Parts: sequence; structure tokens; C-alpha cells
Amino acid sequence: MPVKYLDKAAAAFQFAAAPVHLKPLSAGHINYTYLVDCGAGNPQYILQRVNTEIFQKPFELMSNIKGISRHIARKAAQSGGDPGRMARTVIETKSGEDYYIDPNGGYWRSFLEIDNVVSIDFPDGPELFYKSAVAFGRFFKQLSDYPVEMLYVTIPDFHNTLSRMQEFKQALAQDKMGRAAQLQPEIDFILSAQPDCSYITDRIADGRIPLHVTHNDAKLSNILMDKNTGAGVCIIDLDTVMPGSVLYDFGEAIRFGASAAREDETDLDKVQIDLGMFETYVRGYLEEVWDVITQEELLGFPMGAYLMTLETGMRFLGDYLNGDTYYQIHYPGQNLDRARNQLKLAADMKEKIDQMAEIVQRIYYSVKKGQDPCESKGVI
Ligand code: GN1
Ligand code: MG
Repeated sequence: MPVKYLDKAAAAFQFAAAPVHLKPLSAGHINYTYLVDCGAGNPQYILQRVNTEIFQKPFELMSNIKGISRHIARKAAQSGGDPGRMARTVIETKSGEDYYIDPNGGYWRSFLEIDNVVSIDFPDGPELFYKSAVAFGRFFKQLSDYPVEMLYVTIPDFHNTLSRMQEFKQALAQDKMGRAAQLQPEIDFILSAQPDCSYITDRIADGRIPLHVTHNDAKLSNILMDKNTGAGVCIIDLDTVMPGSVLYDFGEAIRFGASAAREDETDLDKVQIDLGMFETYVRGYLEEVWDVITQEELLGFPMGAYLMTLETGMRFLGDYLNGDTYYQIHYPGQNLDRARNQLKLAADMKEKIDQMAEIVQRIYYSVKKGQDPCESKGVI
């Protein structure tokens, strides 16, 4: 069923021509998204109703998106790229606003769709995953000189694993749907991981890990990749861009793309960290960011991957306990399936944390050797 006021919203924006077709896009668990076709010869657009229960300050969020998109567009132009393809273009309403607000108080916004690109849910091999790492690395680097203090915090404590643990414990204590009794192994695993949860928060608090502009949902499917070359063109889903740690973005990308199975796989025997894909991502990412991150950040990469996965598992299970109020689900029990998948992956990562650390160090030195002008000339 189309979301209410879709047609009114589609008529509200400054499109090149009147929309002829609106196609629902299934990507994402939070907002409602449509592809707007304005007829042959015209650009296409993305029309989205923002979930304002989750993003409670939609104008602040849009200010973030416009600020960083302008920055990326400038960087793209400086390096000879096409800013219209490499950065998000916000389309205003006919009255020049960022949002059309429907009679129910729903917030709608629009972006120019970029042509000749695809978004991929699961890497079909290392080559594509390497390209995704380069794309996220470039995003991080392009924004490394953007003033973090200019950004609004769109969801407070979004990747604060410790407060995610508190939220999970609250959901467990309330057990609103009476579901906890069936979930003892998952609950035990989460509670046993409690001491790990402060790894990143502690380091941010005492300054060992700095805040950067981070995407915070840095998964493969949030990159538009060129249909012909597979190269990353533009990073999308910018709602959660805010001050954060590089470990969040690195970790999210690994959680999503370096698992041997998809995020919604229910055969848990298939779910494990693929260390070959992990190494591939580390290489692509470090080739871009090696000179803008510190040793402490580098050392944290494996924990970042593990903690982002644990956190996602806790969030899915917490939502299942709460009666599925946060993530959109397509069948009953989907949040439980998603949680089991992520917790299995987190457990596997925890076991392989030393192997991940060895890979990070090895790849870092090989990338540095290849790219540092002093080292490659044998100066160091
Ligand atoms: C949500 O809607 P989507 O797929 O972009 C969530 C992310 C989770 C992800 C799990 C605002 O993102 O944090 O990692 O689901 N976004 C929000 O797939 O909660
Ligand atoms: Mg998202």
C-alpha cells in the first residue's frame, strides 16, 4: 500500500517535469523511499518520507547533509571529478523548502537520482568489496578537514555501545511481549560481552581516539557504484552523518560486507567473518586513510568491527523484545533472525580478533611502504 500523501508529496518538489511513475524502493529499515520517474529525457529523483520518530530534528539533519555534500562536491571538482555525480544534490520544494510537510505532519524530501549506478547488497567478490573500501576511505578523507563542530548530532549516542547495552537491558527487564524466556543463549552472550562495550567510548572520552565526520551506517549498500566500472561514485544515506570515530565506519563496513553471508541469512552455519574479505577491505580503506588516522585508531579496527556487529545484534534483539517498534519488518520474527545472524558473526569475530589485528598491522605497513614518499625512497 502506498504511503499516505505520496502523490501530494511528489507534486510538491521542483522536478524537471511532473512525475509519471513512483516506484517504491525496498532498501532501508527506517525511511520510506520512492524512485520518481518524470518521463523520458528527464532526470529521475529520490523521494523519501523521513521517519521523524527516529530522526527527531529533520531540519538539523538536512543542514548536515547539505553542508557535507557541498564540501564533497568542492573536493570532487578540485580533483577533476563530476560534482553532480559524486555528491548528493538536494531538490527543494516549489516554495524553496528542504521538506514538504504533508497534512499528517509527514516530512518528505528529495534528491537528484544519479544515473548509471547500482547499489549492491552483497559483494560478489573481493574486487567489488575493495572498490567499496576505497569509496568509504575517500569519503572519510574528503571530510577529514570538515569542521566536526558544524555538524548536528542527529541521533545522540548512536554508536555508544555502552548505552546500547543499557537500552538492551531495559528492553530485557521490561520484556513487554513475554519473549525473553525463549532467548537465553542470545541474552547470555550479550550480557557476557558487557565489559567489551566501553572500548571505544573510553578512548573517545580520554582523547586517545579523536572525533571525525563519520557516516555511521557505512555499509556496502550505501554506495552508488558505477554500473560499468564498479567504482564508487557517491555515498548515500547521509542521515546519520555526525561526529564519530573511524572505528564506527570501518566496523559497519566489515559487519555488513565481510561476513560470509548476508545480514538476513537465517542459516547460521553460513555466518562467519571471511578473513580474506576483511583483508581486502583493510587494504582498500587504508590506501585512502592511512595518513589521516592515528596508531590508536588503527589498533582499534578489529574491536570496531566486533563492537559494531555486537551492537547491531543487541539493537535487533532489543527491538524484538520491545515488539518490533524500530526497524521495519517484513515477517514476524525477522528482528530475531537478524539478531541471531549478527550475534553469531560477533562471536566469530571475537574469536578471530588476533587474526584480524595481525592483518591490520601487516596491511598498514605494506600500504605505508607503498605510499609514503619517504619510505618508498628508503629514507625511513
Ligand atoms: C538501519 O535503514 P538502514 O538500513 O539504512 C539503521 C542502522 C543499522 C541498519 C541495520 C538510523 O539502517 O544503524 O545498522 O539498519 N539505521 C538507523 O541494517 O537506525
Ligand atoms: Mg541508514
